[in-house]
Amino acid sequence: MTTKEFAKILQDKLTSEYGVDLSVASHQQIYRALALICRQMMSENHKKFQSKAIGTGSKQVYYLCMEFLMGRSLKMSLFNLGLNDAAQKALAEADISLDSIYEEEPDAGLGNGGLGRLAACYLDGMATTSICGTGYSILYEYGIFKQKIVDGWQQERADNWLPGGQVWLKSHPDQAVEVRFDGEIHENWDHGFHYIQHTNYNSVMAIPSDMYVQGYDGKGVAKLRLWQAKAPDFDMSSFSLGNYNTAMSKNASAELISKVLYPNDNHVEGKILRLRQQYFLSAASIGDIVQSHLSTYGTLENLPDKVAIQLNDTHPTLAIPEMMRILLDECGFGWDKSFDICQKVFSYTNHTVMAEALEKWNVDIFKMTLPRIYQIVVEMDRRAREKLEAAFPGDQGKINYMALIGDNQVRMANICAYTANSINGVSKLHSEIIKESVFHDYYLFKPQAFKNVTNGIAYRRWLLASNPELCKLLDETIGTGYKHDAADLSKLNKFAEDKTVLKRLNEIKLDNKKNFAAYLEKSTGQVIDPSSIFDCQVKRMHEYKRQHLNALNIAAQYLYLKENPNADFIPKTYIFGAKAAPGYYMAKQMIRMICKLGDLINNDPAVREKLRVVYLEEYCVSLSEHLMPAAEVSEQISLAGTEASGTGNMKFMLNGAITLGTLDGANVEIADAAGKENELIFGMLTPEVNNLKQVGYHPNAFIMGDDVANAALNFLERGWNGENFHEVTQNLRSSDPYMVMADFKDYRRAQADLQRLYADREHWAKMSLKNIANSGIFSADRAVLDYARDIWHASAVK
Ligand code: 4GP
Repeated sequence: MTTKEFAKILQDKLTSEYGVDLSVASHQQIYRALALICRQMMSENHKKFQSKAIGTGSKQVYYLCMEFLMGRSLKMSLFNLGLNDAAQKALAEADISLDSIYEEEPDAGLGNGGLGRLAACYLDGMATTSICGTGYSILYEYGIFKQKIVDGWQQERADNWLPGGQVWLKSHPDQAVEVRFDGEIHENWDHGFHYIQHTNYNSVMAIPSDMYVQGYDGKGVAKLRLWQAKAPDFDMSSFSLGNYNTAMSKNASAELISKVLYPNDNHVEGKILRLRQQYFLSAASIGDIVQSHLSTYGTLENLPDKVAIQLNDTHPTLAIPEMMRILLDECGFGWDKSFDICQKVFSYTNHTVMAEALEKWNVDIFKMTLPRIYQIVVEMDRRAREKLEAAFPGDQGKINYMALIGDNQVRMANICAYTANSINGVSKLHSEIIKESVFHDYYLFKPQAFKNVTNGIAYRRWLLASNPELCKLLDETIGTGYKHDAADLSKLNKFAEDKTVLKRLNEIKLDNKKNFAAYLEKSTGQVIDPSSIFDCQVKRMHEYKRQHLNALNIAAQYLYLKENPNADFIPKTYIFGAKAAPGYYMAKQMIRMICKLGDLINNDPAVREKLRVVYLEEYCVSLSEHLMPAAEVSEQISLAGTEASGTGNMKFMLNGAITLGTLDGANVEIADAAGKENELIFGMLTPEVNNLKQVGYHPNAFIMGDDVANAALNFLERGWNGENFHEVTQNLRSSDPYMVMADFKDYRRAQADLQRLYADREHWAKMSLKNIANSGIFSADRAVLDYARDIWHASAVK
């Protein structure tokens, strides 16, 4: 589209929506007009894409997930529609920068972290590779909370994103699905027919709103269908009787379901409301899938040939018994046939091995909330126990452990593991670990179901749309093929010895650091030095991710620089960004410790030219897009065996940052791809961690005799200015569940290596180049094609 054509479309939209001319339109009006233009085009493209898919009988892939961390949509939509140039020029003619318009958009923060962002990346991947993909989730009125840091303490504010975000959504009340909770179940017979009657239930209407994700430079478009909970009708009879509170509360309790996202990462929230949310998503989505399949094919017999449903973690597990309910109660299929269909249709991805994330529901609560689903799960459990008995005769311990219901709890992971045709982890290491740990018995029972799909990222968002300078260099050296196929980035390997290219890489990084420093100063007032090393740890705050290991080292470096003011030390800026779950006390203490350490260091004239600590408030997708191009060191320092994959590590690598990390999650594959010599690897390996746990871990054994560790711990324990951090340090001294102290010494060694390697600017640039050049396998396109080939058995729409 030419600039002129685009300018006309934009002006028409501004006129029809707001009656204003571009020259006087507000940025908000321009943002909305652009979003409406994109939405309309994507909706038309989606219609065409789907009609082609249906015409060719393509398999539909449904991705069920309680979280889709979409971030902003305008930039990527324009980009993938091929309109960004025209838009930029059309606005430039009116003296408006497109970048400033992007800042008008709120992040759609419908997720916590890795799991939710992955789901969003896979919509992009499916659209780009022309796999027919639909995501299902909840239209949370409030997404992940907005973080404020007040005197070191995290405070949470409601994220009211809809006023600016709604413009991407199109509501379809005509396609609402009724979801029934509570009540009683009666089994009846009528003329020899057995049927189920559900009485005294509470109905909630699931109203869908759709948003679209355009694939890059292709015809594919993915749809994200978000369900909003509404009461079916206002309770007029209570109202008429004067029971205003009853009338209102029925409404409120229905609508509460889609009110707010639970802000936990790698952790379950055992509240009834969460169970209701999970069933609400599952039942609405399965109802919709079945309806749409029936309207195309008129039968469910061929469902497994035409439909694949991916359960993203156990949160949407109830989709399985809900599908059983529809097949049994509404379609009259027999049990075996229904279960066979479910086995063929459902696959499951595990995203964490944290024990506190294993979802189990108290039987009494489950039964009361979902009486029919409970009956179905009970029958599934009975039959599963029979099958397990045949596989492991007499091994009651194993059978009890694998059962779907046990210890008065409904076990979501076992429902998935028992039913799904595929169970996958999200990195090579993690996929091995789940076979040895949580799902070991299921691995013995059905080894062929266990698979790996290493995570991937929608790399264009963090490269093409975030790092234009690097893209320019890539265009000049390797051509533009990498924009379509990330594997093409490997062509950059040829330039590893090219001094001009290496110099350019360093210059580009410096420019990006300056840009980030300017952005930071403008948005927060914090000043950082672009000539210092930007060492970043951005992710959720969690003990297993070990931000306190990083902080402990900063404390040690501070003490060292205080004692050795003239020491040779390349100035360093430590950049943190992380939200803590509101109820996670230790994580909040860790935030406070890092912030206060930052205050101390940044205000100390003796060290602040060499050391800085910045805590980025409200770390989110759009902030990551600003940060990644500027990062030089990517801290991925979880205890080996705890981080399932990580995806931030991939975004950093793509932008040329060196991973300073343990061999955990996808770091293993990152180091394999770029070469270990191009990363800073430290710490215990997973088997060493397991051994240490087995023989009994005592942090003191590592603290004793280590003067640096002792001094850093004492320093934080004593604190300063009337504050101390003894809760964190005591935890490290006594239990240290994630073995920070065991890895501290080797972490310091790696940090010292970093200083040495960074001093050789050309060598560092070469390491950086190797990371960029070998990051192609971490594209979401590749990951989605792996799923399509190995799990969904779906092919691209031609
Ligand atoms: C996360 C994992 O912690 C992370 O390693 C992984 O990259 C991501 O899923 C996507 O697979 N898990 C969660 C969670 O966010 O809540 O379990």
